[in-house]
Amino acid sequence: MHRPRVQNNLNGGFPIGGVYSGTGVTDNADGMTYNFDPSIASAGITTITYTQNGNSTTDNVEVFALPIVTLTLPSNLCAEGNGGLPIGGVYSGPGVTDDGNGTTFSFDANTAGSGMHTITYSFTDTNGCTSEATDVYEDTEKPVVTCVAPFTIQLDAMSNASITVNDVLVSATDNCGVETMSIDIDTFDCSHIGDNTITLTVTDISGNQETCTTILTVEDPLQNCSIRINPKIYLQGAALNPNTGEEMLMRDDLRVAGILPTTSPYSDNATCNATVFNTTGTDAIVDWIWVELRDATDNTMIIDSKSALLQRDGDIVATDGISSIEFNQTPDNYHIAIKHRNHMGIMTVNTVSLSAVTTSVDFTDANNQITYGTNAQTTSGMPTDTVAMWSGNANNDTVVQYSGTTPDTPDILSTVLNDAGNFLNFPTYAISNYNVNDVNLDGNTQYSGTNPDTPFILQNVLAHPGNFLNFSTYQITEQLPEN
Ligand SMILES: [Ca+2]
Ligand SMILES: [Ca+2]
Ligand SMILES: [Ca+2]
Ligand SMILES: [Ca+2]
Repeated sequence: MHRPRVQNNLNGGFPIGGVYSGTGVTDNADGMTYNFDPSIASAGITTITYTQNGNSTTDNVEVFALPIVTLTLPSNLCAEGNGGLPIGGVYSGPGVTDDGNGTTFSFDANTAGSGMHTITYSFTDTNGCTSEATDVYEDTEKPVVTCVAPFTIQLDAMSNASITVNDVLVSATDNCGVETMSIDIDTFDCSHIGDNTITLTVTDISGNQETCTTILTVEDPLQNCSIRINPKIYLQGAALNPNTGEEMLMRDDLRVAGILPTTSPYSDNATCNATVFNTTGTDAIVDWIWVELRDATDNTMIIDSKSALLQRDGDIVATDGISSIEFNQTPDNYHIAIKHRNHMGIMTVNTVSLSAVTTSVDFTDANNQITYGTNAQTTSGMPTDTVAMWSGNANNDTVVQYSGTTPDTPDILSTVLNDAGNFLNFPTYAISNYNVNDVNLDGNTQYSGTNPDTPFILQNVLAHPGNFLNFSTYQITEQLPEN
């Protein structure tokens, strides 16, 4: 911006009372006083004429060009504030301070705050002519952040540990200044055992953010976080029609047929070594199973869960096929729930005190039933004094039903009819694979015919102690608190 200096009330003419004229001379509208505006006159020599009583005289004035002033702020004003030309001028605006010498200036983004700031540069030349220029500055530069390399922390006797920003931070710098630093996790317990990704977030005074991450490995040297359990259950499907001479053992037909997968069908997709399925006899593997630890006061809250393997004698073991199941949780009281892909899930009605020492939880004793709800398990077709998880939930909901509103049988029929090998769409076609519609876990899925799965569902519905009138439409409802 140019700021021409207008000279008011021209004088010097004599005798007074005359008229001034010339380029840049303006009448003040009173015919008596005159001004000279150098911005109208061009730079250089301008002649001003003074006329009085018909006589004229002239004089010359020199108009100097205004200084050309520019301001181009650097992209990083906080770090290298300048940009006004010619040098030697004065900066002003939000956050601008004189360094105390009148010649150098600093920009303080803390004072300016976030957002856009208009900075003015004013320069006065040796003729006393002043011009200004402005530019707009905004800090858009993110902080530069470095995190520490992966490190390890150990839980204390109370199974707790904590870290601060300084444990994660190597350095955090910013062109204008760092405002805040924070980490997303700072306290750790049994649930954090293993590797945890920690994110450090640094915010500059203008609100720009940058993050870095590191890996924190949480260890439990005192082994306060180990819970071990050995649940025991029977799956009714695998216990029906037992092998002769092995009446107390479930059948392991899936393993024998070589169709038992080494990857769990449940949500954690746990895997086991194929050699685990080489074991025969009482500890041979029947199927994958799902184990949940539930909160002592809110029995619908799942604290932890994992896939496990079921042995023929009912022991639920880890994926190595022999060990008890371990959870990285604080020793405490828990409910234990067991689920299977086509059987009704069950849960302990009472809490069980669990610790690093393996606790046996036997769901199979008909004379000491420990399950939540009513008729949560069945004795139908089972060995004496034994209860088993209800089979027949082929459609993976929370009821077993033969016919009616949500029956399981149509799923079996649909699976059979839609099988790629069933060219002629026989309902009697038998599929040999690992299938949720294989109600009796014999390795074959068949709707009707020589060895069908559907009659087991009807038998169960009719055998349920609550089905007084023997309706085929009766629903066996899964006895879990959320149902
Ligand atoms: Ca910045
Ligand atoms: Ca066993
Ligand atoms: Ca069902
Ligand atoms: Ca079957």
